[in-house]
Amino acid sequence: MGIVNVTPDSFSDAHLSDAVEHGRRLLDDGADLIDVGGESTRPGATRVPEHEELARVLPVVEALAGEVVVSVDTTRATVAEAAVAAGARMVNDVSGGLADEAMLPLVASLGVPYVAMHWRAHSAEMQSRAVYDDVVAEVCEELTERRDAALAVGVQRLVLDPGLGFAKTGDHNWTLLQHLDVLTALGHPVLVGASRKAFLGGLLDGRPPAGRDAATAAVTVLAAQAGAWAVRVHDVAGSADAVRVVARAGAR
Ligand code: PMM
Repeated sequence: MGIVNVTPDSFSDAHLSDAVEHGRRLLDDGADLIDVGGESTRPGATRVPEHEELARVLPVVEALAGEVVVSVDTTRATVAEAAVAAGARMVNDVSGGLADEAMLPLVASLGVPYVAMHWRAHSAEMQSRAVYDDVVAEVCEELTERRDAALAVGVQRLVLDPGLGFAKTGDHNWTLLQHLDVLTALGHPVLVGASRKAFLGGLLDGRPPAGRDAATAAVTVLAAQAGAWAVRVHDVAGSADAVRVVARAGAR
């Protein structure tokens, strides 16, 4: 899954054509789907108004949807609905339905696959919620609750995601990566989003995000070996190669 973040820090002035071109490049690099989002979820980030999120996301979804499977990265049911109307074929909700109670019933009515990520709070306060006795058990329990809530209202196709970096310290992320098999054992496809995240920078002596792609590809190897369904990455080429190596080596 290639990432297209239509945010001012990714594309200066959020230039539409740049974002669409970027999506096409990721497709050429081997992406099977493109995740389009308009709201930064970085720790400490403040929320983007709904009209602004719609204005960022919809034209890019529309432009790419004819060429590739597009998912929309949003916690808002209104944005998910408009994006699916514009051609998106999957909803990626970092809140697993917790941020907007209309989300799960909407996804059920649309009949599209749904990524439920482990989440505890919006970006402004999530790092204060990074407290666990047993991070693997608690993430699995809380994701199972979201899974049950989604199934109860009729969501049919579910992907689960441990939510690396969301209400988690670096150590929590590493522990979750070590135990991805516990997550895949829940019986749903698993998505892993480690790309360029701060815990990789921490490992690499504070290296900035652009220098974290090789480490991201190494996480892709771990994810593929643990049976993950997909990885959400900025640099598709490196991770596509990593997946091919794991497949050829026969680990999966
Ligand atoms: N991470 C970010 C945004 N969306 N969606 C899913 N399913 N999983 C993630 O880990 C995830 C996500 C934040 O990363 P970015 O700001 O680099 O896009």
